[in-house]
Amino acid sequence: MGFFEKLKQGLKKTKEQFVEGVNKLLAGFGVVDDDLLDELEDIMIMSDFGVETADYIIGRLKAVIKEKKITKPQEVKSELKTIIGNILTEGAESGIDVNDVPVVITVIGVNGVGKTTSIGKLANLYKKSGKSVLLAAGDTFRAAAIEQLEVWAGRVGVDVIKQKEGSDPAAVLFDACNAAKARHTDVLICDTAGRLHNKKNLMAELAKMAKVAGRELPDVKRETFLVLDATTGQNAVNQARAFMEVADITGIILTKLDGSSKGGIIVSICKELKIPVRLVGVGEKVDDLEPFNASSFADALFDD
Ligand SMILES: Nc1nc2c(ncn2[C@@H]2O[C@H](COP(=O)(O)OP(=O)(O)OP(=O)(O)O)[C@@H](O)[C@H]2O)c(=O)[nH]1
Ligand SMILES: [Mg+2]
Repeated sequence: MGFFEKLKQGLKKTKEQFVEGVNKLLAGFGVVDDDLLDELEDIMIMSDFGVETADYIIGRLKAVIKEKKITKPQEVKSELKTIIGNILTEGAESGIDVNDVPVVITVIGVNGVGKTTSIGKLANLYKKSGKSVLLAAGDTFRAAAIEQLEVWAGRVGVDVIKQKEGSDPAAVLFDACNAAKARHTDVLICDTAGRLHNKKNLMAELAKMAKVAGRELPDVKRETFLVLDATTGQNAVNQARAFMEVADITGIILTKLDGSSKGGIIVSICKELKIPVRLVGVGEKVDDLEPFNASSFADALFDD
């Protein structure tokens, strides 16, 4: 399956909820009026666009409808697609450039959002393009977390640098940085434990890890990717706001789009957080992670 088909498949539930809702709505109206726009806003809010973003889109839509003197409901759809596409592209640099190496990527996010899985998929993406990859088992909170990362590493064919359960994540990263240096590794990806119940500790821990990477690999680009689970809808935006207080997030990985009808969340993320979405997860398998591309995304969402 090609990239576009996979994305379309991954967006199936969101399309059912949002685009089919829009189609039904537009078919039920003879002219474009305020009632239609009110109902359209409701559909967007139900699809997790968020109140602020839905409101903004309706405002833009009203201006376009007036400017182009649009009266036919069917014409509203392509304008809506353009506005959503523009919001998605307005965000800073999105996607990832697999050739932009060396790089150290720290992956953060709350429990169960898909950090470890995304690390496995991301390692695969780099490896497929000929880059050498090393993983750091920075989630030392549970032994099972280290094992899970090793399973992914085995699947993809890359090495893991680890210490025992309960050790200091910064010490694991220190070892991993030095291994990466010695081996001339292109990409080092570090897992972390998903905890945000103690903000102060987490902030200190992430700061320590950033310091270690900065000191051991001073000339290497550093990224911090926040993983958000699309099935949690607007809650993902709240998680992002909380993490933005503890780390310099350079990109978002939005997972589980395939299991969610709440794909509208991505529009909310682009509009409200101004952090680029780098990758989207569309399934549990190793190939189910796609670099995010705004126009393909808008096309896949609206494609019938
Ligand atoms: N359907 C689907 N499932 C996903 C996706 N990404 C991750 N998952 C599933 O989500 C579950 C949790 O993934 P993990 O990678 O263990 O999440 P984590 O953030 O590392 O979790 P902790 O280590 O407990 O903090 C697993 O069952 C994954 O298979 C995705 O894009 N689509
Ligand atoms: Mg994990």
